[in-house]
Amino acid sequence: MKPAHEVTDAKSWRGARSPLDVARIREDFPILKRQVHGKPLVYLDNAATGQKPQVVIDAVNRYYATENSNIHRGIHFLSEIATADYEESRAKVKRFLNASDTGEIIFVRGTTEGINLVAQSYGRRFVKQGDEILISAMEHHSNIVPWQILCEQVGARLRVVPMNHDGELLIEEYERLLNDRTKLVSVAHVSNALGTVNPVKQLVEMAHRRKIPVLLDGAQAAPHMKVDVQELGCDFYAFSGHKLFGPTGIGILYGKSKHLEAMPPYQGGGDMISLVTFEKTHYNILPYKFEAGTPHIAGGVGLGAAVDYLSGIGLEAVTAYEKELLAYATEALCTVQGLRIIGTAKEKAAVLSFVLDGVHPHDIGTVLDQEGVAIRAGHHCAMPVMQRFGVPATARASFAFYNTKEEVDVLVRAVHKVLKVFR
Ligand code: 7TS
Repeated sequence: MKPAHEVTDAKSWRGARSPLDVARIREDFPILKRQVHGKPLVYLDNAATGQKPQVVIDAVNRYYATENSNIHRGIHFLSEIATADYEESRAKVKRFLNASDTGEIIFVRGTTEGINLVAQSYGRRFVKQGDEILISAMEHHSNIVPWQILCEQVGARLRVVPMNHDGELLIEEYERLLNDRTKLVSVAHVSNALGTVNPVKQLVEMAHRRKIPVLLDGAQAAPHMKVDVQELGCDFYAFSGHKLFGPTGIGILYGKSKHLEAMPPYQGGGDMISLVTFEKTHYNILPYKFEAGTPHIAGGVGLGAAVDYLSGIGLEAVTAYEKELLAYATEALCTVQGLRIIGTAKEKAAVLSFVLDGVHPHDIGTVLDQEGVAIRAGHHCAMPVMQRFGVPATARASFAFYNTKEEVDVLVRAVHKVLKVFR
């Protein structure tokens, strides 16, 4: 019996080389064949979560059907192959991010847990009263609230880099805000509400000139563009498996070993120790020091399959295709009377947020749903972004490499239908 990760490497994506053979790729995603309200599903809520290719579903199934056991502890056969599979996935993620060591790849529940880990471990050790944490005006709540909790705990101050009306960070303001009290910068690589791709390499370089470490929230970037943590130079990078076409409940925190070595554990329990007595506990080596308890093993295996799948398609091809799709959708939506796009940065990823004069975004979402079109309407867990643009919410279409121009046409027709219903 082959281990799940080997099986997941197989065939499905082969033949889908750049330029993308989208019709072929769509065959890999069983959910894309289903109907919603009697209409073909048009799934444009990829920023919330990505759909799963059959290879990921198979990897998870196969793990439970043929390998299920606990890892890092059993000496029996199943435990050994499950451990090998889980650790192979870690090695795949290491290559995916071009990290220099597997010890720098920590399995977490998702981006949210990755950021909380850094806030509570790095933050509580190194951030003191009067220090500052610098984030940006376009952060998801999960890159705001953990820092507020930390600031409250240690008496530090949260500062925010503002953005312009296109949704681009003001670099001069960033430079001005970096100072001797800044102990950490934490910014989104790509904004989930606006689609802005931030110039993160430049932001890292500017912070490093002052020896300030940088965390990048890669939740919306890793599924859409090549991420090379060594090239970016960032100190931490977090992303979620479920947005990268893998299972829910699994994600990655990359951290430079020099930081992870200096940080205390985030949680205590099994697996993160090397020796326990009632007097003193010695912690395990990296990355296990940060992985207390039985992890989401099937999720890790599934994430390995997702990374293989996405790498097999090729992130350069994905980025280029999604850029084309975004341009097509932007142009088409701009023809709708009274429609305003929120987030018009020069560098954007596959997110299109918009508002319609006189129609609440939730009503847009409801009418679109009846047409089989899944989008998200609301504040997108980025309330300060809504406040900045003076809107209570937006409708948001977000794309993946399996979406098509024909689906964009369905979206645009459905938006016209909204106008008919509400005007
Ligand atoms: N950071 C960004 C930029 C995000 O877009 C999200 C989730 C998170 C962090 C949190 O990720 P999680 O997997 O830990 O929940 N964003 C969205 C969204 O835009 N719609 O639903 C979830």
